[in-house]
Amino acid sequence: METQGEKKVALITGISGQDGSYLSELLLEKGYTVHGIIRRASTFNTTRINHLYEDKYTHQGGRMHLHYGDMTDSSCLVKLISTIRPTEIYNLAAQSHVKVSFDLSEYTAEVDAVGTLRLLDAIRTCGLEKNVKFYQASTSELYGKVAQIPQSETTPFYPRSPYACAKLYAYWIVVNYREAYQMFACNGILFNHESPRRGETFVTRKITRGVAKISLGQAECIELGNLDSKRDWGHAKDYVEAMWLMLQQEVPEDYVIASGHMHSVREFVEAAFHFINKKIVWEGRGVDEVGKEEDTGIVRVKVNPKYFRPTEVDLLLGNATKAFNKFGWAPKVTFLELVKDMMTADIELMKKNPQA
Ligand code: NDP
Ligand code: GDR
Repeated sequence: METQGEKKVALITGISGQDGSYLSELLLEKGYTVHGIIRRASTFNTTRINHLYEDKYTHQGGRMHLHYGDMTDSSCLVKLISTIRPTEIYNLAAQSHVKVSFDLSEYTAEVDAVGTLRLLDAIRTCGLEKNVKFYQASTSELYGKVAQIPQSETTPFYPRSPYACAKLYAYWIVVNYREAYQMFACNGILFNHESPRRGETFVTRKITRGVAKISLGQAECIELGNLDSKRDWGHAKDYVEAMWLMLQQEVPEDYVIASGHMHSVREFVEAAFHFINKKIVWEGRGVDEVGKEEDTGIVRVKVNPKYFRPTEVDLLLGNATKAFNKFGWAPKVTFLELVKDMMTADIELMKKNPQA
């Protein structure tokens, strides 16, 4: 594989998202020049990465560059790849919210499915298919209605949302371009990973923000959807390392990245309240279920059906043995450490800015 001399140049789509920010930090630490694609927005959308590029003299010697672009715009992708000439591309950009994908189904397909195709074709248009390593942000949502537990690279897919269907297309087009054009392209099938930088509408962050506000007297109660669904939650910082490791192997392959532990949404709620020394007891069933503070009886959690999904993924549990055997990846942060990290950060945030 040809590189730009010995230079390592990464292009990250979705750099302003949770994973994009941690991956940028990791690659800058490893000496890469990092280019990221951001979207034009009416408000600032780079808060997660400002610390990495705002002052180029004090941060990373000016090795971080941002460019406007969009996964729905092929010509901008071709232009960026032809000028940046990256050695590695990480495709993290997506309409990544499962529930929202039921409302924005066509847009989700445009960005998550066709967007991936556009990016792969842009690499070929620039004649770089033999020079670029490509990472695709695939997802445990592909397993959907699970046929087997735990899920590994050989478990059949059964997507349960427009998001998962779009990501299924992206998964297979990556496999196809690898086989058809001998591209170094990998799917990372990542299970849920969270952090203090997680988007505010995903369930873990919604819980830690809500419980932080309750602990400071800024809110009474959190409204949630399905408390029974179970997920395999890890820390985003651990998971971006696996993305990088996949691209450092001799042969491009697809890998499951997961913690190997599963918890329900209800258990996440209990752990968050435990962090502020409160015990939650549950009463009622289904839409009538509430979570009350044991000592005061105050209702702290209510179920609101507006957060239910037309089709739900009931449980996900990953088996990351292949990643461990091939390149020694294993998660470092446990479930309770993750809850603690997110709770600590959100309490700090709400103390400084109660409107956050
Ligand atoms: P986020 O939602 O935090 O970030 C998504 C990023 O994609 C943002 O930078 C967003 O930009 C950008 N984006 C959205 N639409 C477009 C578009 N049309 N053109 C260009 N950029 C766009 O997601 P995460 O960081 O959590 O996840 C990263 C990737 O990994 C996603 O593809 C997600 O589907 C996938 N994934 C995530 C998992 C998780 O648990 N976090 C698990 C498995 C897969 P903006 O900031 O402007 O909105
Ligand atoms: P998920 O994450 O759909 O797994 O997708 P999310 O945190 O949105 O939901 C997890 C589970 O919690 C249940 N839930 C709620 N979810 C949200 N968002 N809000 C609520 O109020 C609520 N109450 C209960 C959901 O029904 C679901 O079962 C995430 C995204 O990052 C995807 O991009 C990624 O591919 C997958 O993880 C792996």
